[in-house]
Amino acid sequence: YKRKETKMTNLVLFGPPGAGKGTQATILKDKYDLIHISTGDVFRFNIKNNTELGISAKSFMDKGQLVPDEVTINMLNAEVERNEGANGFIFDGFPRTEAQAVALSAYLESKGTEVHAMIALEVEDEILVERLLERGKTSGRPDDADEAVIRNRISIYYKETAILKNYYQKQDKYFGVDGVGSIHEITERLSGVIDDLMK
Ligand code: B4P
Repeated sequence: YKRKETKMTNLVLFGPPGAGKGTQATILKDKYDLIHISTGDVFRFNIKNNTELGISAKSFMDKGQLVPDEVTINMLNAEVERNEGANGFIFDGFPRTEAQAVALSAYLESKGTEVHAMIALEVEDEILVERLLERGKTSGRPDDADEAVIRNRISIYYKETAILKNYYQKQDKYFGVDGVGSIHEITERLSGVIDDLMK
């Protein structure tokens, strides 16, 4: 695939719940001067502030279900709009469905840019459950507190989200990275992919 002539770099950080997307995006945004948009964080901020968006997202999130596409897509577009002029974006936790991926492509295209890569953190299920239960001890997140909800999130990932690998592979934009190791080791692996892309 031939990269469009654009100064922006837009990355999708991908992987199942607990794969370390949020952890790595927080490091990479500073390293590469990109805007980090975590749909989960934006929802949680809205829940905390009791906004209309928060109220509509909460019941889905608490059960480990996906928030409906329309709500999520509108929110994502607003976040991109709010950061107009950025060098690029790291999308963390978005897209999670094919409809979201299609909407993201269309939206970025309307801005004269595109998704340059989807980088996936590969981690096996039992490690995900372990990590999320561990985070649940201190995060106060209802969706981390209960093993059944965690397993539901992982199964929704396989049913609705994992197919996006194929969507980006067809465009030659998919890169898989081993997500097991120290946080620093994984940052190095991701940086290897990003440095190549930015050459
Ligand atoms: P998210 O907030 O995206 O939550 P996540 O998948 O659990 O997080 P992530 O993979 O970022 O894990 P993290 O780095 O924190 O989504 C929550 C909910 O929001 C969804 O279930 C859904 O309801 C809703 N939602 C969000 N986006 C949506 C969308 N697009 N459409 C519809 N609904 C949407 O890491 C997890 C833990 O592992 C942490 O405790 C971390 O410290 C630890 N960890 C990280 N790296 C590690 C390493 N290398 N070794 C050991 N531990 C590590």
